[in-house]
This record gives sequence, C-alpha cells and structure tokens, in this order.
Amino acid sequence: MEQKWVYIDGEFYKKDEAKVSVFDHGYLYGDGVFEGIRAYNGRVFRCEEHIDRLYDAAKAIALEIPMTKEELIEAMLATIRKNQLRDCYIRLVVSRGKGDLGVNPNKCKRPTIVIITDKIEMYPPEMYKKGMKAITASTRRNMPGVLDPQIKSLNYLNNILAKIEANHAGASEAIMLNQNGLVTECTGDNIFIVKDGVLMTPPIYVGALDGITRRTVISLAEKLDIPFKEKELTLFNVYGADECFFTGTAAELIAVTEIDNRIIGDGQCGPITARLLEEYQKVARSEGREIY
Ligand code: PXG
Repeated sequence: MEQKWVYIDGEFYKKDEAKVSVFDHGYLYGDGVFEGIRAYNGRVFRCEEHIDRLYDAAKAIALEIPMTKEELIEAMLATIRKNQLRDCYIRLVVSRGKGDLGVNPNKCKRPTIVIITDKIEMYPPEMYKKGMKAITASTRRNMPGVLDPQIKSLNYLNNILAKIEANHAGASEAIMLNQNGLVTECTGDNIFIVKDGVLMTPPIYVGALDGITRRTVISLAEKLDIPFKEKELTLFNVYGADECFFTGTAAELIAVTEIDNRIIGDGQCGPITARLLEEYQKVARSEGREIY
C-alpha cells in the first residue's frame, strides 16, 4: 500500500508511526478543537472559513495556536502535497498538549497540532437519491451555557450518544433538540427543511454549529432565488415538511425521507434539495485554495 504521511508539530510521520502522548490533554480530557475540511480537484474548499472557525474555537477555549493562520494553511497544503492528493478529507486537530494529570491546562506547555489527510468516506450514492432515515435522539444537544455547540471541540460525546441512538434504531443520523425541544442540528450535520417552497434552517443560537456547508447553502438559495428564512423549528415543522436535508462538509447535502417513522414529503429526494445539491457540487468542485 502506498505510504501515507501525517503531520504532527512540524514533522511528517508514517501513518502507523503517527502518535501523540497519552499525557496530551486532548486524549485525557477532550481538551482541544478540530476542523473537517475537503479538497476537490486540487483546491481546498472554503479554506479560510475553516481556518477562521478553528481559530475562533481555539480562542473560545483560551488555547493559543502557536502558528499564524497562513502558516497553518501552508502546513495543511504541504501535507496534502506530501500525500499527492487532489480530492481528500482533511482533519486539523489542535489539542492542549502534554501536561500533568488533572484538568488544569496550566502545565500544558505547547498545543499539539495534527493534520491528517485521507480519502473521503461518504454515504452510498443511492442514499443521495432515495434519502436517508433519521430519528430524533432523546439525548439533548449541549446547551450553549454548558459547552457551546459553536465550538468544534474534541469533546463530541454529546453527539456520539445521539449517534448511538441512531445506530440502535437502524437509522443513519439523529436529530438533536435543545432543552426547550427546538430542533438544533444532527450529530455532524446541520438540518434544513422546505415547506411551501420556503427553505428554512434553525438559527445558530438554538444550539448548533455555524456550519460552513450551511452558509454555502444559504448563499446558493439566494443566488437561485429560493426563498429562505432562519426559523426556530419544532418536530411538528420537520414531520410536516415537504423536503428535509442535512448538510456537512463530508456529506455535502443529503436528503432525509423518513424521520421517526414519518415519511417526509413524498418519500423521495425533493426538487429543491436536488437543485441545491447540484449547485453545491458545482461550487465545491470549482472554488477554493489551490494546492499545487
Ligand atoms: N454540526 C456538527 C455538530 C458538526 O460536527 C456540522 C454540523 C457541519 O458543519 P460543516 O462546517 O462541515 O458544514 C458538523 C461538521 C467527521 C466530520 O469527520 C464532521 C464534520 C464535518 C466533516 C467531517 O466526523 N462535522
């Protein structure tokens, strides 16, 4: 098998030798932040937006990334080149670094920076046509006052618990509600619905990640003259929607045709979902930061 290289703190390591200390607080406490980014056709899509979000998340947890944004972008591009990739998934991870036992980050001298580039694993192609089955998780989304969902932190246990519920139900994804029962997002995707021709997604403040795919879809709706509004949504709105889809860097846009045993719309990927997916794929494959 061809050799894969992983970047750790300025050096490249073979995949099997790419290791981080067990004393790293990312491992011990989930203390750190990450980004999931995609490259298409030799370009990193929405590169600067992902890097900005990573730095904002780091700032929110009072972690200073010991590189400038441009240096980190350069390290990411160098990792992709080293692996001779043009289409890939990029995982940037910045953890608190090595320290003593105990949650106090004060003894962690230097953050650990890891860059992994890998082949992208998506849902099977049929699912984009037929749509997926989702459930609502009984696990509520973290409240912003507990751990703000806008921080893409290394602590994803809240999402993992919801994903386990989906697995147990034989569904592909789980919709998560906030403490008031409003729809927030899924375990790794934002949610949109279409009702009477209007595209809607919950506002970020209900407790969702400010997804970069979400932002792109909103701007595409504007471009395509699809009426759009941010709206607080309950499950009533979701069950009664004409169309529903999830968005994320990895999944792009995926139709959702069954939720909690209710068929959504006519049970097929809807026309507005299909239109937006087509446009998204065009944009994602033609814009971005050049790697080579
Ligand atoms: N909500 C959550 C909780 C996420 O983790 C999204 C929404 C979508 O955001 P973007 O910016 O990607 O549109 C995410 C993103 C992975 C993986 O490897 C996770 C995400 C994205 C890509 C890959 O599990 N999460």
